[in-house]
Amino acid sequence: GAVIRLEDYRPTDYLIDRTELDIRLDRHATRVRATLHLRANAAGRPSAPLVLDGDELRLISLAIDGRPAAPDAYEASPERLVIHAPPASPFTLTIETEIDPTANTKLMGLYRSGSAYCTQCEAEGFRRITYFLDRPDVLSVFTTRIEADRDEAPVLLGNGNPVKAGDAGGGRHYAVWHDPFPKPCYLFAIVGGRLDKVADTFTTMSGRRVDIAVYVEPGKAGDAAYALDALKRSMAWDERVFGREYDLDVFNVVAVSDFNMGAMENKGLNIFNDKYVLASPETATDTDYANIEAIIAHEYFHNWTGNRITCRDWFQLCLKEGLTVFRDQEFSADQRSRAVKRIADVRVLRSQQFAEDSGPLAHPVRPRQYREINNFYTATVYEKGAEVIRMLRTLIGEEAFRRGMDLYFDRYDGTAATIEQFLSCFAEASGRDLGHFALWYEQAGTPTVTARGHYDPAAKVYRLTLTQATPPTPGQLEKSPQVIPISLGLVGASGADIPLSPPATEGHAPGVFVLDGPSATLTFTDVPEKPVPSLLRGFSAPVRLEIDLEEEDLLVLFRHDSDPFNQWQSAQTVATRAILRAVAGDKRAADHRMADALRHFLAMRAASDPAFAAQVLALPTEADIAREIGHDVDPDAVHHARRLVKAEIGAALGDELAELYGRLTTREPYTPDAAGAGRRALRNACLDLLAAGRPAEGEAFALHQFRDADNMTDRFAALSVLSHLPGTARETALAEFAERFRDNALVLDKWFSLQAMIPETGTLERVRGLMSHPAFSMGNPNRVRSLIGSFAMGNLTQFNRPDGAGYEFLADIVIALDARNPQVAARLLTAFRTWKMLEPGRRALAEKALRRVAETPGLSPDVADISGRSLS
Ligand code: DPP
Ligand code: ZN
Repeated sequence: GAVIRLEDYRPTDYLIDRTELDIRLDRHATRVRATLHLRANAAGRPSAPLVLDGDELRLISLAIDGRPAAPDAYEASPERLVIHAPPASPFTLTIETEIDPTANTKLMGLYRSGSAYCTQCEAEGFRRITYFLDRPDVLSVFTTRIEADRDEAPVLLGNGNPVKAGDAGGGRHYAVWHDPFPKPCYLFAIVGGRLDKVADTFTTMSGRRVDIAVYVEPGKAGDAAYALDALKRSMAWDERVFGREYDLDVFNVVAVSDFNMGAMENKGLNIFNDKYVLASPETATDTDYANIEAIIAHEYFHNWTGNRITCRDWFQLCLKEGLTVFRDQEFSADQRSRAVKRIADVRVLRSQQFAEDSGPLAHPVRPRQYREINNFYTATVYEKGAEVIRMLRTLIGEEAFRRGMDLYFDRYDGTAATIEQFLSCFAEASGRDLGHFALWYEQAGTPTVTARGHYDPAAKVYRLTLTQATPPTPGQLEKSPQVIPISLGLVGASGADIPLSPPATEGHAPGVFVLDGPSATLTFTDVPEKPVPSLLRGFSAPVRLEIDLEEEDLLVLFRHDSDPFNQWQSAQTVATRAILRAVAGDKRAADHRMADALRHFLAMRAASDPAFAAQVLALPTEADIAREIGHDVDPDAVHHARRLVKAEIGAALGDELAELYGRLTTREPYTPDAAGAGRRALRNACLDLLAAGRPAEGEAFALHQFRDADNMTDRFAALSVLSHLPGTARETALAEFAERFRDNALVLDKWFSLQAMIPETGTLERVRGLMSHPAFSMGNPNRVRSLIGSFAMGNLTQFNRPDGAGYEFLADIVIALDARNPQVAARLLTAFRTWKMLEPGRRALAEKALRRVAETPGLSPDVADISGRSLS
């Protein structure tokens, strides 16, 4: 594909005010008749030819203003329909195309999932249904008639409100849907099939009654209740927190089993990967429930941030995604523990976005160029995009932030907007110049903030010198200082915060200091004792922090910091240092002070805050440690070091862990609420650590829990512990699990994933073997991600085998899958995003495998783009 650049944006030459679609569903020959009501755009070029986008389309007929188009009036190819000289006044185009949904293995456009018909149009899938101006700044009012065989597809759903339905003769029926809100075609959707539903109503803040429903495959309605409940809570939350009311008479969610993404926010008709809808205590973990809640909220929140206000062009993707992630994070924080949610979000940010940002695929939150937009649905656009919104709120304060949001909704409703327009609302609401802040959208790479403190006891002055630097990234070798909000406190020996003088950078909330140059020194007066600085509280900016704190100081923060994020962070830092010492060859890396601090912490906090305690007990991952080392990484050394430290801590705390494990064992029936989830998380974290320190005891506990559990959270946690203990218990448990859940594809995905992540040399062979398991299919994205994706992204030692076999395996899979589903293939290939930080032997082997992919003839633009950038 050619490079598309932000600076080349120009307004569309034509507008499509209304779009009427008549879609006659058929497994192999679906007919689509589109009537487009067009007119010239005053901002476009006058009398330009009309160029409509297509993708693998077959034109059946074409009429201009109701009359068949003369053969020399147009030119049609699968990728394009050009009308050489369109009529001057408003005119209509009636386009008939024929498409084969069964042959659509890319899962973009109209396709079949199981026995249902469904669509996925973001980013550029609508052009696989009919010729159109497939760009987000062309907003059209859609009316859609869907016709299908009544037996095959008794349920017919579209965007907007249902208008009409009836018999179409010959065993067929139809439904007409009308969406009064102008929208870009990427938000178009239809569904047809035999589906069950759970339904309810929601009364909005102005008293309108909305029919809401979740549709699932027949027989699965019982597993959709939680999603429906999460939807109602999301609707109420957006009214309460952002003043946003739902705007149609109906809101439908449909779960399908074959889906490239997590879910899609089509207007009034969200389509979901069933993994993020279906849940029962026996089949879903607490994490699954939390994900369902978050993604239901995310897609619902898009109704205002994405749909009512959409993006001018795909460079502005973060306008809707970063903002909507921020909104769903806040929703989940309100539903559960705010501190634990923040920790979980930062873990994701670091493991996904920091990894991306430090390698060859690094790009700005708002990229300036792309070859394939599908490859920019990234952790940077989503997760870092959300962090930028969070920093904005920290910098201007909650009230100005809310006023800015109101202004944005008010001013840009019904338009396709840009980041500049978004930021202008907050500049106006806060009276601040956000010009420098906007650099967060333009500059890639993770800044490192270095902090050095000095206390002068005679003057009672504490000076904190902060400096920032951002490493070069592809295409951006020179970096400028960013505006970094640093929330901080000074902790005294008693553990209490010392009052700050000054309390903040002028004009900011208490405790918020702003570093906006290469370096700055903060001078605090009236500091009665040498403090321990607690910096970046709540992770106030997406940066790496380097600070020369002693172990003792970190443990002070772990015990006393009033900021729970930094309590957790200081424990992580202590653990990280211990693992790094072990990587360097220290055989007793975890010193006793750490075990003592954890023992004390568990005694104080395990009962009152189990979810938080579980986060504290979870050591940094191998990938975290690898990133910390940063270059010439030997994954085996990282693995062994982490295992050593985990075993030492598990052994040192063995009695406490076993006791706590027993105390947290209950016979109360499972409910997926945050309190129960927190207790289970802590109990399972105890089991995991115990099994590392005392494998025989851990195995016995785990096997018992595995068989005894009444819910998937506990059963799977036990299986996960067993998966790290080679031997017959593990193999027996794996076999029992497969037998028990043999009819549940989503549960078997967990089973695939767990086995793919076993850190042992036999795993690659195991994965190859599982590819022939009857439940596995290369055609289903969830299966591929569970087995192959977990191996490549979640198994540091085995994907990075020193013989390169992991790389060659992934290359083979990506090449094979590319012919079928380029989007999923390209995503798998991003497992190589950190290859440049490996030691030279592995680096050479990874590069060889990447080159083999890049040199394969006939690659999709998706895979060609990722392989090309990864090698650059
Ligand atoms: N469906 C994806 C999301 O909601 C893309 N819009 O993030
Ligand atoms: Zn989204």
